[in-house]
Amino acid sequence: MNSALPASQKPFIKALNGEALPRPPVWLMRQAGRYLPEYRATRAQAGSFLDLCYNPDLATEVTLQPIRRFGFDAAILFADILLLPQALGQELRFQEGEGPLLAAIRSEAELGKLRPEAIHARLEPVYEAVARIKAALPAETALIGFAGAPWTVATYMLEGRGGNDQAAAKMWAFGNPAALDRLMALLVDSTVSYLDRQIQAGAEVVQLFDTWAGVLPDEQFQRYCVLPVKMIIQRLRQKYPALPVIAFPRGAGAQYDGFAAATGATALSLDYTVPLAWARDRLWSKHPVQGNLDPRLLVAGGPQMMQAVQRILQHFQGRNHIFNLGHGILPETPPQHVEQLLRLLRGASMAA
Ligand code: 1CP
Repeated sequence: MNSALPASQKPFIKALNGEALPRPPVWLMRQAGRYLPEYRATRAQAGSFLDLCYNPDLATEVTLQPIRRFGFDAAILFADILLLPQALGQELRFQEGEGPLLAAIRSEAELGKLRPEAIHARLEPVYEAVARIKAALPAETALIGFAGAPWTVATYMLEGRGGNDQAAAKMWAFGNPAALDRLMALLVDSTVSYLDRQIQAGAEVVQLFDTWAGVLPDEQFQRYCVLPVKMIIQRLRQKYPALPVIAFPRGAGAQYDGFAAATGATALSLDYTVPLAWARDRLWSKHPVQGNLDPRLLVAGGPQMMQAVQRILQHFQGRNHIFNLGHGILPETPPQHVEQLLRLLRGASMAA
């Protein structure tokens, strides 16, 4: 057993609470994954990606791998945003080299087949993994639980796969908004319940990934991105008033402004297109921010990467900035570049 610090004394959570720290805490989105040889070995042992997600021992192992290797300030549960639609009864598989494939929902009538009451039976191994990870983490490392935000999860449920224009979900938004509201309400309920169980099992922070927040016009952005995230946070806070929540409305552009106030998110995760000076003046002045190195720069390495890291540090000198990427780490990232990044960050003083 470890002797974990109270959450409020862990550097990552201190930053989320607005405290000044000598250096920015750091973790990387998708920090467990294919760029690590030890991940590839464990995944091969599991058989498939989904077998890995539902095996509490192996999911714990891959969550801990980047912590052992790099000593990040936070671990993120190894799972996927698409486990929830699968637990609701939608067929899901991961095609090698193609990513996720779901049996797309084509009509409002098919929404009736989703079974919110059944999710925990399927997701139990995920909660078991959370408990095991929590017990095994170093004392000062925080544990992040997560879910997809309803809009992003809905884009996969309706399209059946990843893509670039989210056409199916947008056709629902523009053609039958009441039906999409119905799906949103169902996803809000099941996401609250899913995250509640992650928190009960030991997650100290939750992050909501809204990967496709950037594809909607203003009116639909308010209805399908802001409102569902606000409802999830409100309902979780009724039970956990001090719960830190990080929102990642990727690609939201100017919509990042006001997003934390409108949803109640504690902190915003910035994608790599968000301009640093604007983020400092409009966002970070009010809420902690996390981000936002372009993951492709971490692949490139060298002086360009080092300068980009320095620029980020210079903009957020002072307090409550969490260093991260502006999207998930890429499989072709050399692990040595992560080591270089960490040497730079750990040598960095945040004093002005
Ligand atoms: O081993 C493999 O081949 C699978 C690659 C992989 C991994 C490592 C997938 C497939 N998912 C994951 C894990 C994962 N996914 C985590 C775990 C923890 C960590 O960060 O270390 C998290 C938080 C996610 C979240 C996720 N899954 C998102 C949101 C964040 C983002 O990157 O935008 C999305 C959109 C997914 C769907 C998904 N799962 C996997 C893939 C390749 C995709 C993207 C599909 C697409 O749109 O093309």
